[in-house]
Amino acid sequence: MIKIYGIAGSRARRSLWAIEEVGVEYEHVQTSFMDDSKTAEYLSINPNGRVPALLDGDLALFESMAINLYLANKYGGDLYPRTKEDEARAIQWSFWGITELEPHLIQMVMHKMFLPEAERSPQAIEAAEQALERPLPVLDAALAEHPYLLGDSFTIADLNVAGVLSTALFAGYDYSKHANVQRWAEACLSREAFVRTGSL
Ligand SMILES: N[C@@H](CCC(=O)N[C@@H](CS)C(=O)NCC(=O)O)C(=O)O
Repeated sequence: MIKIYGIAGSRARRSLWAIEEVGVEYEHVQTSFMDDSKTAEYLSINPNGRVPALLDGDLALFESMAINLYLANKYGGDLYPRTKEDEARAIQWSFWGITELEPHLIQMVMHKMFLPEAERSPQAIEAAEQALERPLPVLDAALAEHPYLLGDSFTIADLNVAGVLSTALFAGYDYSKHANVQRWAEACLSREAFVRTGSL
């Protein structure tokens, strides 16, 4: 049976969302990003010592975006784009999510919640908020023409980018001035499969 390693309070949530969305049977191996992810057994699955990871038969995969694209492609039906062009767009948006959005959101979360009090910096939070003003208008414009990134229906492109953006909720960051982003994120993050991951 497929195994997903990680805890919902980590980047593993987006891979739990993907597997809940595709609806295949799986085992959720609760694996914290502290000690659990540094054992010899876990490092044989993900030598980076980070979560998430996936095991499917002989395949051990790390990187949340790769895991999600694999799950959608192999098991996801219409969640995976039907044309090569849309497949390329889904890969583009997935890379974009973790390169253009995620670093700023993580900076915000670190300085609001995780760093020791003495190391937290309001300037770093402000800098992250300012930096997000470059990618968020790009996302907003892409969502002006269609309800979802690739057109009229929800696909893995939406799941991957909304999964990254969901860190903003955790960080208490309000992106509602980007009206299309707000509307789209509400539609994505109210899906039953995502909501279920909140209690995994
Ligand atoms: N690019 C990786 C990042 C994974 C990652 O950094 N996960 C964090 C938890 S949110 C982790 O495992 N941190 C533990 C560590 O860095 O030792 C992915 O998207 O899967």
